[in-house]
Amino acid sequence: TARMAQEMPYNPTKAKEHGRENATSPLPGAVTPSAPRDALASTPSEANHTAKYGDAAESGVNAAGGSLNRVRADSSGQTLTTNQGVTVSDNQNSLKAGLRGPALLKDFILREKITHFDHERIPERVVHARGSGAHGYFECYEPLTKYTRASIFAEKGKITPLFTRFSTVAGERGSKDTARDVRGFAVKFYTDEGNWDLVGNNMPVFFIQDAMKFPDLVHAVKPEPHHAMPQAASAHDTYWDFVSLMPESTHMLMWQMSDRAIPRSFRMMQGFGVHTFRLVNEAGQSVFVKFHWDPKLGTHSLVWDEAVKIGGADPDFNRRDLWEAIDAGDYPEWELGVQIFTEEEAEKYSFDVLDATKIVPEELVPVQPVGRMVLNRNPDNFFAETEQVAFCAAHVVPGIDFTNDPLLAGRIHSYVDTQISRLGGPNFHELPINAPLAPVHNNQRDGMHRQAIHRGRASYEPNSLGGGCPFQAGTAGFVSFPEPVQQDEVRGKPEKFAEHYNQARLFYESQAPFEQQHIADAFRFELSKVTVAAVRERVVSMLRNASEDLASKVAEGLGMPLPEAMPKALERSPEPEIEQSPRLSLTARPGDGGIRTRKVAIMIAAGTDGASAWTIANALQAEGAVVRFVGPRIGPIATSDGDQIDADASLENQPAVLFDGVVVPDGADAIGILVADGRAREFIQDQYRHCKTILALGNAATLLTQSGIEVTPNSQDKGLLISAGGAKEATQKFIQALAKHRHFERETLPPKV
Ligand code: HDE
Repeated sequence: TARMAQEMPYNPTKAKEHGRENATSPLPGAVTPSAPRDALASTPSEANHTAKYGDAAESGVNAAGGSLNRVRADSSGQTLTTNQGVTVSDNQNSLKAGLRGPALLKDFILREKITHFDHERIPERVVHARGSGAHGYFECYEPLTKYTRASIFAEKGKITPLFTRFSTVAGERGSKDTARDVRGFAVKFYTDEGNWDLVGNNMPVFFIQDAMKFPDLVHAVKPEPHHAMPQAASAHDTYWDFVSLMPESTHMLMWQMSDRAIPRSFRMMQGFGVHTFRLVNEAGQSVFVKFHWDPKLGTHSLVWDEAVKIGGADPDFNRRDLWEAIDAGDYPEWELGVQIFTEEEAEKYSFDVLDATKIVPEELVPVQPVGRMVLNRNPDNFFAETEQVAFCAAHVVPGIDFTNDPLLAGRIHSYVDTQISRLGGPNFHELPINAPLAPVHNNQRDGMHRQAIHRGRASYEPNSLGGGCPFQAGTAGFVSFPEPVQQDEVRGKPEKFAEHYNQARLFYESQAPFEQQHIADAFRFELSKVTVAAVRERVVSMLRNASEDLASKVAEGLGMPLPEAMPKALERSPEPEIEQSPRLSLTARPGDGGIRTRKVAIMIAAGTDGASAWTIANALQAEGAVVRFVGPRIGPIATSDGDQIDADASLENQPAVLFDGVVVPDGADAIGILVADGRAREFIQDQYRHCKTILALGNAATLLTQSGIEVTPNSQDKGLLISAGGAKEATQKFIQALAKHRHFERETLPPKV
């Protein structure tokens, strides 16, 4: 009988995650309250205030799950009703006068159904429209009370539930995941002292220094307004026109043109708070802080040709990857690190820590780990959770405060404002995904879509009719750090903000050679799409100030002479502290060395040696890899030993770019079929071109040579494995090579195959 490779790691706690482990049939209407409700609770948020915060999350259970149980609806075993709970007898036919007669206006069932449908869409986010989210928790390693009174960092082992959303920036909601773009990395911590949103990106700097320029930046990168093209791409005239007139963007452009802009997985990218924030302790003392998220799986990226092809083969590539990993119980994990420094230390740096186009190099201030985030539950409903979640840079809690970064100032305003139009009014904080676990009591009332039913007469303060409640918390509440200010009102920038190139150079110089090449390739690609030559020139003239090497590579790639360097704003730049920072390379974080969740294709055709195919499949699955048998078509495929393997993917429906590696087992007939199939050769070529691990057993080497790949016995290429021997030994080598992700030593320009 046919066997399938889908004996994937199954998550045994799945039912629990969804609060269904003891489920009996829900009542009609099916709002399933599980959190104990306080009879006097005046808001849904307050009703959430149960014993669960501070609880250790059981593995596989999200600590915030309880709060959402009260609104989970489950229709299993239920009768269809209208929104008013009236049961519906016929969901197929509208009400008509006679079988062929006109539809009747009084058909309230049809009208309710269509009316609701007509309003199903809400405006997408003006930026970061395309995203994917998951629930999880934060665990504090050690008390950080020396620096902050934030309760989330108060105790070793303290658990705080959270919801995280990853996103691209420029593309629309339905655009592809693999655009060259910054990725949003937004975390909402439901702390016991209110929600803290760390709304960051996967790059630690930003394009601009002042919020005043944000609408311009976004207008420039979005599809051009006359014809609405291109979608989810920065490779067009208006974008490069703008950034080349904004030399402060140079540093960020290095990051955006690096492989970080095409992550292999959300699970394999860093996150950053970007701005300098403040921590404030119980005594009111403050230090500066930068936040970093470091993925346990290391930092890994796609290559550009692959990203382009994935855009067609699976536009949901990153979304699917996150979903499947969590679904399979392979919970992604990040460590939260902080760089802590004082205001006095910051004064001495060659750059301004209030300038969001600058990092604080780890050589100056090391990153200390303070806790970890685990994402362990997929949303029940994409719209209700991932779409309606409203992050806000202004959501801070006691112990965390802002600095005067002028970009941050604009963000403190923007996020609440944008939700009012996106989510339709000022009560979006009451949506289940946004409601804090901490109780909410204030005198705000009414507005669109109010959920809470406020009791009592007094909705003002001071009052005596309501016993003076809700009363101020005094110093126990959020107290803004009393930063002294005495300045003239001006529109302008401090001197150090005018230095734009030192850290762009630092980034480029800190990259591995293959990473530098990819940066040059990305600039070349993007600028080759720019139609106005003067814009291309201006970008290269700007790059000369950061790196002559890069500028000349790009100029050469565009077939243009090297232009004069762009005049600098500062005659004499401040001396940078360091020339190299190895931590800025993706290679600094290789990950845990395992192959869990990595996708491997075993390419089969009629006559494949079934025994070795299974030996390899089993060995890979034992290490946690996700294995697919890829055949010329799906369905049972006869093996040489008279058995069958069920191909669960085809060369057509899952091309090479969706896999991290490929194994081609032996079998003369099978190899004959594959050699004659252009798709099989293309598969092998793409795997080769994208520097992935390839194992060919026995005869399969012919498929490689027929695909134009040189198979030399003593090749330096550690990812190209040709084995005449047994599958077992070859598999171990394959696993080691796959763990390295890519074999860039193979890469050439132009590509050989
Ligand atoms: Fe945002 N940004 N942003 N941004 N941003 C939004 O808020 C804004 C900036 C970031 O998954 C919007 O709810 C301004 C930096 C993420 O829902 C909007 C400025 C960083 C997300 C907005 C910035 C970010 C957003 C659009 C310059 C990294 C997605 C929809 C002053 C630290 C969050 C929304 C999610 C979303 C404004 C710059 C990160 C319009 C005005 C710097 C991850 O409010």
